[in-house]
Amino acid sequence: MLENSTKQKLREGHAVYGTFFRYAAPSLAEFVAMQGWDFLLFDAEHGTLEPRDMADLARACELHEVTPLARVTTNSAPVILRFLDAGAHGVQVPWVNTAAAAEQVVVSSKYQPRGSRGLAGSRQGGWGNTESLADFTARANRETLVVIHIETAEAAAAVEEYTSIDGIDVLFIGPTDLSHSLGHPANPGHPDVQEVMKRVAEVVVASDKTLGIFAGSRAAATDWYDRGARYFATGLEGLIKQGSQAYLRPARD
Ligand code: 3PY
Ligand code: MG
Repeated sequence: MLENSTKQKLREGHAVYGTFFRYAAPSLAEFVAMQGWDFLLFDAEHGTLEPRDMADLARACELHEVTPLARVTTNSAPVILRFLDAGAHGVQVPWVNTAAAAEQVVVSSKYQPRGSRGLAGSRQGGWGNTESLADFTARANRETLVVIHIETAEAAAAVEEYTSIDGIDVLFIGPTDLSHSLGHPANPGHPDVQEVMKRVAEVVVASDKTLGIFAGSRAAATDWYDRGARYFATGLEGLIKQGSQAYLRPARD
């Protein structure tokens, strides 16, 4: 049953925390889901996940009331449809650079009357076993989380327009791609990049959208919490690296 606890926590004003996860390994996803995350963000953009992987990854999360989300490869209606139908409770779409593209994400993710997502019985809707397909369309429109990346200079310039698009829940700063787009690859600390992120953050926080960001460390997450972000994604590899180094360094030094 599609019930999106992450979206509910955001509605109530709470911060939510998740980690990107790139592996077609449901048991590992289940283990990670047991660590207290609000959501796992299955990454088909910088990972190799396919819609066929999504169902078992979603099941692993649903066992532990953790929200399965999909970062899709690209802003394409059939791609978004297949990840949602297989069981993602929301989509995070990279490289959305214009208001028209952002509108298209919502149209692809929602059923009528807001959108034109393709309609059929699917795993996400319990294949029609738990409620009618008509009831499911209304539930899906309520529960599906829509997250849009702001990670290029063009997208940052369009942020005001994005904040007025009905159906977008989270505007998510991608610091790495943004740094690249602004001519300072992999240097999000550069003052030019910081300036753009500051402006984007201020516009989003003043709107009714949630500010999201990639935060690779607790310090970054705390800093961005203070700046109004409430949706935080980190990376599984970074967590493993930090844990491994904390274990090994004292032994090796
Ligand atoms: C980026 O930083 O570019 C992202 O996509 C988020 O990690
Ligand atoms: Mg990116």
